Amino acid sequence: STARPWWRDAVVYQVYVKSFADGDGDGTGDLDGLASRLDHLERLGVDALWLSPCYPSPGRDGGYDIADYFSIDPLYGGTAALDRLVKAAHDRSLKVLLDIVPNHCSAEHPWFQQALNSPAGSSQRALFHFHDGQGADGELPPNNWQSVFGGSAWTRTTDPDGSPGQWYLHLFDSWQPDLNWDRPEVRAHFQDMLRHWFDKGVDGFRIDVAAMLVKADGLPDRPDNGFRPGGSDPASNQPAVHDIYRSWRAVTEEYADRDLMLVGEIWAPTAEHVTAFIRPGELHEAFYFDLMTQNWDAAAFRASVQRALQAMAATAPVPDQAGVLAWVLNSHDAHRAVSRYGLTTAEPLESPDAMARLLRRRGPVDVAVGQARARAALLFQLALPGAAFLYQGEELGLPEVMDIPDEARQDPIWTRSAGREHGRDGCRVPLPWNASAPSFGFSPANAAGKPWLPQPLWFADYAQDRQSTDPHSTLNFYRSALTARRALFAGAPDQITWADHEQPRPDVLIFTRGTLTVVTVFGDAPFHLSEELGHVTLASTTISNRVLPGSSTAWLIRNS
Ligand code: ISL
Repeated sequence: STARPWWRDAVVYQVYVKSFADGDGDGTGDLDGLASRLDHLERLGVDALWLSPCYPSPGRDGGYDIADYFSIDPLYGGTAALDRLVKAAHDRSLKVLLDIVPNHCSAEHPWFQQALNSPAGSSQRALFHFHDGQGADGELPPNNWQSVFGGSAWTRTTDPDGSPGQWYLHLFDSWQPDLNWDRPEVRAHFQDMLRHWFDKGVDGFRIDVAAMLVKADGLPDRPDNGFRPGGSDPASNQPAVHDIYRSWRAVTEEYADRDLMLVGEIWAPTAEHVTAFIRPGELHEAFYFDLMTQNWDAAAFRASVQRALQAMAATAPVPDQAGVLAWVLNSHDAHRAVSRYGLTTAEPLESPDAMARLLRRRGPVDVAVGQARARAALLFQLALPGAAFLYQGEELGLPEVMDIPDEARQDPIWTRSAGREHGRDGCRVPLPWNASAPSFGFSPANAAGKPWLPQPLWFADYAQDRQSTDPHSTLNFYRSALTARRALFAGAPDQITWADHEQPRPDVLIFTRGTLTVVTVFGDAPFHLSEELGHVTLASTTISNRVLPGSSTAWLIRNS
């Protein structure tokens, strides 16, 4: 029948635009800066770029607080700069995905401003979740929901006469009011948005907090007062949320010749909740974050992958009709893998909150160990069936920046937790391009502005120019890995098989996919690769005499 769509095996590179490259010298990354660095991405060997939001926004949550869904913020170069970027990317066969944030908008969005200025019960307020408070004077929030960023998920408004008014719901910061997806105007607005950007040549969208748009009728209290994204949580994974994505899938199919793609950011308690979003007729891809939340541990990695593949098999009896999982080890919301895997004192991971596991772990980091493991993890990730997402800077082996001065921090998690949580700024520091240039080449040499987050001096060691010419750099390892994935896994079956007979050690994982065998050593003791496993085609480290060192991965291919 038809050719296999590109997104089934895609490697997608996440660009956090304000930290990637600054074209105009104001200290904030922008789309012309990104366009000027497409050589780097083409040579890296990715298939597509996903741009974190660059729409007009007060920027209180890095642009995940959108004031206008139909244009590009002048800060990033305006809509004309996006047109230039899409053209330049397509000229290099790179697809471009935008971010869509449908759960909430900015408090500065005209809809919310109109709602604030309209009476209780008005059609303007119906686009959001405005409710009277509890208690004699409505002084208590309508229910016990907590914001993902901390504190109550409700903020009380003030009426025009100065008296306290209704409350509105915000699952994130108070500047991010949740939209009411029961309203047809809301549904129409986002379908219009999809078509607007598809008509401009955009190839797809990453959908922010895709599981949370629909809330349970009556907004019932959470049983334990905590935030537990899950099947039983009244604010996430409600069955009716799937209707929205069926309708969005239908929009993509209006563009029959385009191969458009939708990937959902799905936080869910089980793998089955995740794969439910990629049933036939729903999304093309869903992020599988479970693997990202695991320690560097063989049993944990294997169990996580097994949960995903079993759920896939149950969801998609005819695999080609369903979507694929998107494997991810880094993002703008998580401590960088180098630092997670390089923790020298393992902190306990019993927290039920996935975000806490990704963000709140701190301790001494052995960067060399973390880098070796992150390279090994990349090969493991790239060998799995489905799509793979990378986050800018991981190809440079960047660790998390832990020493940002408090006064420079911008993340609302930092503010809302009153400084108890460092938040996510440490993975968002502007990239180092040139070891010896001011701002490490992030901004032009004569730039007026300083990088919006301060860069540490040690960023020089990670600069793109230095790594590009060093055959042993993390960057050149990433280039080799992506080239090899494209060459070796094209046409490989979507099933993997654990080679348990080859696996004499609990700290070693071996699986096969077609004629390829993937060996990952999690522990420190070296592992001997038997001749039966095949020829080594790629390894995350140097191998001599078929001995794979600890914390490394090798791909082998059998003669057949
Ligand atoms: O629910 C979570 C884990 O328990 C959170 O990780 C949550 O789903 C996640 O933070 C959602 O992130 C996305 O939406 C946020 C934004 O701040 C993030 O940057 C974005 O990736 C609000 O729009």
